[in-house]
Amino acid sequence: MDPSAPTTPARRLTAGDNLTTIQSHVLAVEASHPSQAGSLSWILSALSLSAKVIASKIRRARLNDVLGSLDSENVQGERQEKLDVIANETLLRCLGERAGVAIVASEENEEPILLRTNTEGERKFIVLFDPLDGSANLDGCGGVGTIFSILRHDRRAGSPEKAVLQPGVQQVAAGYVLYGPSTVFVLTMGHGVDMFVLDPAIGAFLKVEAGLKIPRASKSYSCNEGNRLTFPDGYQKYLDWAQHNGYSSRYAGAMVADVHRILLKGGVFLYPPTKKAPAGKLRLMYEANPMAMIIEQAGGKAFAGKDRILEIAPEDLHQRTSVVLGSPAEVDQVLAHL
Ligand code: AHM
Ligand code: MG
Repeated sequence: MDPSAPTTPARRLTAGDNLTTIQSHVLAVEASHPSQAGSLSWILSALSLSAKVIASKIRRARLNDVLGSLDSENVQGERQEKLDVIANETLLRCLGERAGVAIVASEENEEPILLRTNTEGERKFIVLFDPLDGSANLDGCGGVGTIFSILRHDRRAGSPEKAVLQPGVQQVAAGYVLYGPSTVFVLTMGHGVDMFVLDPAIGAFLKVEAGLKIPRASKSYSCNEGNRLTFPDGYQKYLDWAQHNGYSSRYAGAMVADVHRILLKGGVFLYPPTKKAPAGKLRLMYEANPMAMIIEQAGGKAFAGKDRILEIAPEDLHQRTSVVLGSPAEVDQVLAHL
């Protein structure tokens, strides 16, 4: 068997099938899983609207003079690009209008924002997001993305700060948008992974893959090897092993672009602890958790060291984690060296 073959082939849709938008897809999933019915379809429509707005701003960024950094820093002490702020405001505005959203939390805002509380028996959600992941790529016209995670809101949690602190296994949906040569929206609602592409001619995301499965194995790893000398020993041993065994290295510097390639073509993405970022660089709640849910739903694996990412109990909205995720056989190879 070809190891790079998907664990089960995805159903590739043809142009004739190509009439399912994100909204109609979400309504169909909710209809076949009534326990999920609620306002998720309105939330996904806000996310798809945000994605279209952000995609158009990115496409015109050089023309509209919105490339480059601001003088400000975000809550992580990182320099903000102008488009980080524009993307954040777009998501906050679109999600803020949806009655089903109780709390939003962003990489760019220190605290979660309480929009409204639910009355008893009412179902509302928390949406966490990284508005523009990999934004350092923007000036070079490289791929960037939006990552989001949706959790149920439990009004008994006490405060928005406590309500958001749920492990990734409790996500009801997660996804990302890749702003590349096409604008691609990848979504899971816990019943597999589907992929949509923005058709700019009609302004809608159309389903192009249903039930995506990650290839079981592929000799490719993705990490910032500039940090290699400060990785813990196990990761360095894994890289030695991979390089002696004919692996390729691919790194876009934007997690969304790297994970998307791995989802389609296989391989493993690594962001180990480093001297500069001893707990890892990537954020658990709005980067690692949503990507881990997508990868697991596609038949892959996602770990932080020896721990399954989705089972980590978060202590802080902006907490960082190391990440190893991708094809199951490739993640196993990394873990065997740790
Ligand atoms: P960001 O959310 O501030 O853009 O940072 C996250 C990004 C990821 O997209 C990417 O995988 C990583 O940081 C790249 O970091 P490095 O430049 O250290 O390799
Ligand atoms: Mg990010």
